[in-house]
Formats: sequence, C-alpha cells, structure tokens
Amino acid sequence: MLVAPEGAGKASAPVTLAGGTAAADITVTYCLAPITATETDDYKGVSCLSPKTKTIKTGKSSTAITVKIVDDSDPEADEAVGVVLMGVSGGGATMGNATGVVNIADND
Ligand SMILES: [Ca+2]
Ligand SMILES: [Ca+2]
Repeated sequence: MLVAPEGAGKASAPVTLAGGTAAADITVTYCLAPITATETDDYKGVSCLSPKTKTIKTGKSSTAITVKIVDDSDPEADEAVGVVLMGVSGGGATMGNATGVVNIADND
C-alpha cells in the first residue's frame, strides 16, 4: 500500500510488468474507486465509466498512475482510494494484480 501525505498534491501508483520489458507499447486502462476517501473532496476522480489510460512504452517495464490528492482542511482519519486496473492491451501483456490502494494521510 502506498501512503501519501494529504498535502503532497498527488501520489504515483506504480504499474510494473511481471516479465521484463515491453516488446511493444502496452496500454493500461484504469479508474479510481473510493474506499474510505470521497471523490472530489479527497481526490480528483477518474470514473470507471470513462476510464483513463497510461502507456508502458516499448523497452520499459513500468509506468505510474497519478492520483491527484485534494488537500482539504478537515481533521479526519487517513483515507484510502483504490486504483483499479481495468485492462491491458498490446505487447502480449496479461493482467496481474489488478487493484492498488493509495492511503491519504491526514495533515489537519
Ligand atoms: Ca481528506
Ligand atoms: Ca484533512
């Protein structure tokens, strides 16, 4: 699990290929799912109905999904948001661990 301070502005969730480097560009489709964090109030949402993509470039083994964090002023518990990998295409890649969690550490 990735921990990011609320004031950091963003967190980078790594997406790594299990087997070496990409033989061709690999497109990863993802969205964000609230766990205990609230979309818009705590982080900038990426809807699973209109997911975004990131590319692992040919010859690379990883990319990073950026989660934009909202620095609110509420004293609160640490909050979690899920990074959901919905699919991969290209380069013969297959899905592995499909969900990551970013824990937003409160600073108020
Ligand atoms: Ca918050
Ligand atoms: Ca807060």
